Amino acid sequence: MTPEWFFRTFTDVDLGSSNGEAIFAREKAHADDFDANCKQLSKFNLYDPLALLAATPGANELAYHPEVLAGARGDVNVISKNSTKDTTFMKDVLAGLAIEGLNPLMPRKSRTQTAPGYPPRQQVNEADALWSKPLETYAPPEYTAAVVFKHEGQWADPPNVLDVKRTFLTKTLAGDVAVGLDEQGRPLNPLGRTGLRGRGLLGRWGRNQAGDPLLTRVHPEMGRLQLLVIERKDSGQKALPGGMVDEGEEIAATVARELSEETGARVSFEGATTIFTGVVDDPRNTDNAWMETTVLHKHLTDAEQRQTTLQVGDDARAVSWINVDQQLLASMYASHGDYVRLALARLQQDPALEPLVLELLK
Ligand code: RP5
Repeated sequence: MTPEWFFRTFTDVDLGSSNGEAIFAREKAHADDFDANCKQLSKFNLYDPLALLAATPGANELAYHPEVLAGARGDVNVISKNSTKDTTFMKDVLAGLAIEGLNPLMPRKSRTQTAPGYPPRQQVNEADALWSKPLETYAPPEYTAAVVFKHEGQWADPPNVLDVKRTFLTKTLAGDVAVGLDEQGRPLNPLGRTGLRGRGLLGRWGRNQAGDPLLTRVHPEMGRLQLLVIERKDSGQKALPGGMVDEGEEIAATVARELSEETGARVSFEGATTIFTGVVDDPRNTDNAWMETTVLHKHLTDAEQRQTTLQVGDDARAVSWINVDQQLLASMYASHGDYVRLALARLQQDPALEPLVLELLK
């Protein structure tokens, strides 16, 4: 990491221009620049698991919400000796570096995939995705499914966004924060441009809230770590048996209700561990409507799993306990594979389960 790399990564200044060179020279002249201080960063480096976790799509919002995420490009941050001692600041810097460095390798599903009936998206490079970056060529198609207009006043908002009487929010670990609006007052997806305007198949402008049950167990005879999955009717992909939060419903109640509707399993999620809360990288997402979820994890004991019987229902085509392996994690719907990885990291803390987790991640 040279000062030049750092500068290119965090600013939109064109280093090739004479102005750019002058700005770079000025920033580099600071006595306490990054290059001088990085030797002291013995406790933090790019392989810091926290930084890598933060670089995983979706997961960054679980670990913590790095401030550098929002409008990361802008002024150069001069890292002084004192700031290297500030753990929170350094975590944000390293997460920012990891996100910037690794993101182009992980195209988001909400920019590259669509759901049935959707028109093709305008192609958006990851580097152009943030709203803070002007993109003159951006003129995506507009699409809202007929079924959404048909259900106005039930699960869908009015077609005119100005008739919606609520503030548009997104969930972060720090709580709910307001999202940006476009010139027509439509909420803007916090993950950036998706190549499609309108609401697609999603009823609400802005966030559409879901809850997801993440149930794991050790198979009683085979001794393998397993996950409860459904096969979705829309895409045929393996997925967590989640669904939409009803008006005023507590998340633990949503998760238990959806689990029972889709899989027949009856499990209480009071006191379960929250694995993730925030925007889902869902192929239905658009610039103006997106999925958010809270994932609750429960690892069933032998006694609990013996009482759990399965029966497929609702949006699911099939339901089953399935061995967790890399192939499953890579092919699950939306960000669900990432959530399972986070649950595995949690299970790994238990000495009895650690060998099983290590085995399946080989
Ligand atoms: C995903 O969509 C969520 O994680 C949740 O699993 C699901 C909710 O939507 P439906 O299954 O109700 O369509 O983004």
